[in-house]
Amino acid sequence: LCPPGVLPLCCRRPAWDRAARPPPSPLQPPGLPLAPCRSFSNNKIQVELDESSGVAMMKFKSPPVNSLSLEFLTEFSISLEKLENNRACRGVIITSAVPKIFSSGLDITEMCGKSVEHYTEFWRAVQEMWLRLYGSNMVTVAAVNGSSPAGGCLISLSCDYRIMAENPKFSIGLNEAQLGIVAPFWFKDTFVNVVGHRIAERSLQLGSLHPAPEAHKLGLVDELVPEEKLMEKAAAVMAQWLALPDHARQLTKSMMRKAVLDRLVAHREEDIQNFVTFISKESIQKSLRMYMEMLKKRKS
Ligand code: CO8
Repeated sequence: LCPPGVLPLCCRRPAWDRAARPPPSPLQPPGLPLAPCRSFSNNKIQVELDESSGVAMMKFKSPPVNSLSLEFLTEFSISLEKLENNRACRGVIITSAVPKIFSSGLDITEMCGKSVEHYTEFWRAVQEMWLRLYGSNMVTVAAVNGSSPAGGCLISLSCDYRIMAENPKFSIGLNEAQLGIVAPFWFKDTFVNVVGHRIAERSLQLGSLHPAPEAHKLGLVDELVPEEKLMEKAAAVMAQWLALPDHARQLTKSMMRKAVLDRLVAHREEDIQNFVTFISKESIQKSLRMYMEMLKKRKS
């Protein structure tokens, strides 16, 4: 059973258990190898844990655009779970190994022309990813080094802190409305918790993708830095957050996020049903096909 105040999905390693660990050693300067280092690499995500600082680096490496396929989402959730269960890990920096793209969001091909069973499995994996990330006990910092639409934006929004490369060609936002689909309530809740109701409402209705400087003005990202300074800044922010005792920070995080997490946990099956019914509609399938065609045309 989870103790009171501890996030629902992360009770494998309770807050008080982690608080007893020694304070973090400062992060090494950028460019130097982190040691001692444990790494595990799957097909689509590479993870390196620096046990001396307690910080893991998670890099998306699924070209061309780090789209969130079922396989990607499964790897992501498993990687997060491994880190969460590792007593040596206290924080994770999430970034991309694919130039110019953080993540293109949910893999649209997973939502087109597939069976009800597939949609069910896929949506459960999307939920699982968000529950683990938003409910993580670890400090989570997104180093957004490329475009980050829809599901990519959700990943950033679910972190504790977002730093973006200050390239105006990189954009971020929940653009679902542009695809003729609707961001689920927990995408919306996560967005509202970061930028507030008014900005979220306008941005969601218009399906806006905000260039990095605008995203910063709206509070969608916390900081902009030159691309070459991004990892250095992420490491500095992480060190700042890890300077606090884990238990106080974790309980505070839980207090801020628990209601939103609980809402999905309580309505998980209903949410899957809604998704499957919605995505199976011929009109929605047509919108998604047209959007994919538009992407291909834009390319040629
Ligand atoms: N899914 C699948 N394939 C994709 C996706 C994606 N999300 N994004 C891009 N691709 C494909 C392209 O079709 C293209 O394929 P191909 O090489 O076969 O032609 C390839 O990836 C490369 O794409 P681009 O040439 O467009 O690459 P660029 O570097 O020029 O641009 C971008 C990269 C900016 C990421 C651009 O591809 C883009 O804007 N993609 C669309 C992003 C998007 O709108 N994602 C929304 C996904 S929906 C979602 O995440 C939440 C859904 C919530 C569910 C609601 C329930 C009802």
